[in-house]
Amino acid sequence: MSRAARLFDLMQTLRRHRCVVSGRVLAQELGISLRTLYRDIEALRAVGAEIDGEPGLGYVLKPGFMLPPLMFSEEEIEALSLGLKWVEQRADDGLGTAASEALAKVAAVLPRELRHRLEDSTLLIGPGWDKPQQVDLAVLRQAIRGQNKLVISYCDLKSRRSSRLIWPFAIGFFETTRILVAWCELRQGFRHFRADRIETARVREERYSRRRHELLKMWRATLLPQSDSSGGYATSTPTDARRITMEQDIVFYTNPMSRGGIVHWMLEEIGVPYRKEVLAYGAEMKSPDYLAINPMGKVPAIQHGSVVVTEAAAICAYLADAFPEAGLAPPSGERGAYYRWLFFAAGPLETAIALKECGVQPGPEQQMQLGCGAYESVVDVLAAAVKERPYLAGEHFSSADIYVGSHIGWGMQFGTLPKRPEFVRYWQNLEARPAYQRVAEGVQQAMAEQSI
Ligand SMILES: N[C@@H](CCC(=O)N[C@@H](CS)C(=O)NCC(=O)O)C(=O)O
Repeated sequence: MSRAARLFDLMQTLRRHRCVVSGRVLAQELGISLRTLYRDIEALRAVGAEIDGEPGLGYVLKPGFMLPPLMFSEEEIEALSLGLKWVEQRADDGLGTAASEALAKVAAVLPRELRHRLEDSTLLIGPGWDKPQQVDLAVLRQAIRGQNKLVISYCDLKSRRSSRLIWPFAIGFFETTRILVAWCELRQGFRHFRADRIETARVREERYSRRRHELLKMWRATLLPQSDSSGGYATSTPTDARRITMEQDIVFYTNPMSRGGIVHWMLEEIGVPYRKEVLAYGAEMKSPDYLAINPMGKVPAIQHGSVVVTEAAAICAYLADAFPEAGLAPPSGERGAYYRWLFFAAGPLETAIALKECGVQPGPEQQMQLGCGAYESVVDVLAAAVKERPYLAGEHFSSADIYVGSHIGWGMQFGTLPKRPEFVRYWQNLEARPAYQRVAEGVQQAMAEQSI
């Protein structure tokens, strides 16, 4: 019996015995000496077989361990040799080393007559890819294996640089390029990145929320026929199926001590699930990752599926439209007052307060040029708008009340607006809302934690 056949039989015998079996029993079953058995066990361990035990104690194959049959045909040997040599030369250094080690392990257990087929293979790998990338493919493989998010800086064919937060799940090995396939958080779509154009890559600890094989399946089903591996940053039309599974997610970028509170209130009123990303002032808000969401490097911002919205007033208006069932916008033909006060607060009110806080007192001519005119007029107009009416845009509470009301509430709290009876009455009605109370509690908690 050849050595390969003997090793194969030993594996099969070990598989059959689920508990520890003595060396003597194994040797008897296989018709070999104990010495040969010990040698064969070492040979199997050398190629990675996980066999526990030692002479005198007995042996057991670790549960779940499967070693493929160790007898290869000549054709299989050539296929193995060609494939592993290709990986040695055409993959990253880590995979290349692994391929040559695997080749050595296979050679170690092959009978001599087959071993020379492996060593003298006449199938050669021609010149091709010369590993030009700045980022080691091993880093990309690591992120794929761990299902970790990856932050990359990418330079496309037109030399435009961008920073992306992606969910990498596959690498395509083409003759002269390597393509990383990933889900891009910013674009909410599958994207293909040429590995040699990825300038930096950082694996995040955070894991992505879908399983790798799910993404691969979706990508295969919807995108492969249209994919473009030469374009460097190709895109494909999302399918309805993907919209349903991916585009429901809302990511809310905020800081508890910011205008993010307005959007937080809005989200709580709507009552849809969302994921909150709290960003610290300073470096975190100005990081390339976040600047890709809001180039101003300010909060709040939201990402709703493929849509990114910044500016608190715009986010309120957007969410009211995106979730009509929440009833936070008047019917489309009745939105005069609604738009008017949203824009009034985002423009003239914000500016008038900001100028006053900065100690700027525009003279009569400057007031004519400034969109906000005089601070006093802005305050008068706003007070008249909320006088004796609970809501700004008709009979019902709307996102305009959330936005304008927040300005009034804060303005009175921080002294940037006077505590006029109109403001006080209007705000009392709004701040009693459970959704606002939930947000206010969160802010208080965050402030308390900061002061510890
Ligand atoms: N116009 C923006 C203003 C956003 C804004 O100024 N946010 C402040 C917090 S309230 C911010 O993020 N500041 C950080 C910074 O500028 O670095 C809006 O209404 O959303």
